[in-house]
Amino acid sequence: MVEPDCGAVHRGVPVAEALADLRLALTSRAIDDREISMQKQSRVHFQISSAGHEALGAGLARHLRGGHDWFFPYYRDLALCLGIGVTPYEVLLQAVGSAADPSSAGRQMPSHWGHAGLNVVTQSSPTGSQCLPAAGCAEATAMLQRRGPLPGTRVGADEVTYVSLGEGACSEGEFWESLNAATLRRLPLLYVVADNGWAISVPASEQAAAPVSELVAGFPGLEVRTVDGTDYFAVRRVAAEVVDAIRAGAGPALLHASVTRPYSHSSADTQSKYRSAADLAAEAARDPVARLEAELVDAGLLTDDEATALRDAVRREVADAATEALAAPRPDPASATDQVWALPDVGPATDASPAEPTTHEPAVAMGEAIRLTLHEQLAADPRVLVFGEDVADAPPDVLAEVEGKGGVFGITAGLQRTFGPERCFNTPLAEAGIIGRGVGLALRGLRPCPEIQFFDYIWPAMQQLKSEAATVRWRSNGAFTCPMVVRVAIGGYLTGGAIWHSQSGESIFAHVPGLLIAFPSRARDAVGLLRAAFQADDPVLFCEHKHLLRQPYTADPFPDAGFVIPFGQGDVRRQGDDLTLVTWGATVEKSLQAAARAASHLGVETEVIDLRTIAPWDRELVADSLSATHRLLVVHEDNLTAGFGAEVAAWAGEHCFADLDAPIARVGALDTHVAYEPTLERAILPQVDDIFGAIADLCTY
Ligand SMILES: Cc1ncc(C[n+]2csc(CCOP(=O)(O)OP(=O)(O)O)c2C)c(N)n1
Ligand SMILES: [Mg+2]
Repeated sequence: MVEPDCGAVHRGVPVAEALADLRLALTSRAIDDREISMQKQSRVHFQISSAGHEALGAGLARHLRGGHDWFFPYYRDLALCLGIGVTPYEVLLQAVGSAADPSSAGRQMPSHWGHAGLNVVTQSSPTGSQCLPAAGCAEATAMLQRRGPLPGTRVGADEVTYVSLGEGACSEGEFWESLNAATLRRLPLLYVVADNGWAISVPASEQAAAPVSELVAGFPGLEVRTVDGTDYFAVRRVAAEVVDAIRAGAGPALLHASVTRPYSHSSADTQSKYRSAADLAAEAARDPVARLEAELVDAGLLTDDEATALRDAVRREVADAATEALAAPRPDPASATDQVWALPDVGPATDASPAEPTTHEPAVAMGEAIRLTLHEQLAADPRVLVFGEDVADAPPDVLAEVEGKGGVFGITAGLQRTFGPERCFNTPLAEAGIIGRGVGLALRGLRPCPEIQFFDYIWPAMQQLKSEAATVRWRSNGAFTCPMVVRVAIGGYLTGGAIWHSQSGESIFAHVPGLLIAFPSRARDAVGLLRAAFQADDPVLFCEHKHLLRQPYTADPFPDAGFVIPFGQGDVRRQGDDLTLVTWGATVEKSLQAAARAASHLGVETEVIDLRTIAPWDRELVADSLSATHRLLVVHEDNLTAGFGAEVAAWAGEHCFADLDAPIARVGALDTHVAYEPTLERAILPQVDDIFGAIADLCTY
């Protein structure tokens, strides 16, 4: 071995580091090769390589610190992950799907990084979606540095959040939403775009009108740099500069690195189908691992024999790690539903809920009760943050002279004034951004409470809710959690709300494992459930029915602090022994009116159950009631087909069949959209008459 003197430097890089990183790059390539051969033996089930990205990853890792900085790496970041401390054995545990795999215990595909000890945040598969949680993570850094660490959080003095993606993923809106947030708030966030020219079979020329480094040029305060990512030494120089600048408080940077993709996109792809032989040959000439090795040999820092010996040694090491990984345990099939969620532990004192809450407060309607509870929660827990569109009171310079907005329904009124703009703030008008940033804040131990202004506009955030927030716990096997209370104004009966201010749709979210859903119909339930939601370690969709916010019939005396309602506990709002009516939200009151009419007109006593939470829902309460009434009617505002009533009915049919004396009936909105004109709206949404009619039909069956 050529013995470099300890202080030797080549192109600004200590030779010892360059040699170690050649070893690392070779290890990364050897892991890819080993996984590919193991897949041919069916011992690995999928493979996606980092080949061509090694010099970039190894070079960047030198300037970042595992366990100090925060990482949202792309799937081609094997070399980076090895560089910050993930071991080849751990990588191969994931490839074989072992229960001992620290990233997901066999749940995720290979190269979906995650390592709690190294601050490598569990990664999902949707390309680009990682950018928003990464922005939220960087936002947590900035906020915690300003406010000082809060209970259950930690922050380093100069920590950086690293997020990477391909040039293809730069086409995703989430990338652009994150750039807006990062530059608006000058976040300590490093974007690395590893541009290998291809997104599966789509060339970069079909992806965007210009390279990403040109496209992002208009973002103020974004330091944009380009680098030949196949040149290890060039990467070292630029990485040192941009990372140092971010650590010093300069704000976000984007490094656009050109790399290669010598192997196909993944084991499911054959790139010779769409790439020419000449293209592949030209790319091979700039292979980053060969290039680093050649440069070290040419500089007299390594002999050819030593390079060969190094490659052999690395291959042996990787083979040994693979053998060890293959011997490691596979997941227990019984663990499949572990770590989907953990119900909030609301403590033994409230297990007996819903006993009547004790209170000395006057009655308030549901909207005001929620507002008061938010004040209470922000006062009690410094980690709670409220943000969204229009949630703040007013810009600080005019706050003293105006009343303040505090949300389009006034539910967040006074939060900014009382707790300051650090705790309650407006966001850009971007729902994916609101929820995605919330995910990043939650991952850092804060308690984000983002607001989605109208349920009708929740859809841009669907990916962040479904693929990010709701999967964090499961996909990391509990290594990470996402405690976040998403408040959303939902529902119709507004006489004029029309199609985009009237939507329900809780059933769509009930289909998402990992998401808790509350849907209260009265003030005290909203308080008790919101308190429970803030104790949850998982995302909660907290549905606030717009029509109910100010209705006098929702009013209750504001409950004392100890009143917390566990999720999954329904409430019998009216007792009866002739039929069971299960409902929630705005149809609770309508059902109570229909039940009263049925009693007086038909002599039928209807038991009305308000489920209060949709995920989980109180199956036991429904089953108990059916054992006495033998008839089931489910009523909801959402349209009938595949509404949540279908789930309640299916479950009852399966589990309570012996108790039933009649077919299960449902009342819901017509299978159409909600109209603007009031008579049309009335015809579409379920009314008291419809419910009364269904009760009459069911009890005469
Ligand atoms: C939102 C989303 N759409 C599609 C896919 C399928 N997919 C996986 S990787 C990929 C191409 C990504 O290209 P690029 O970002 O350039 O990264 P590269 O694979 O080239 O490193 C696609 C389309 C996905 N995972 N997520
Ligand atoms: Mg690409």
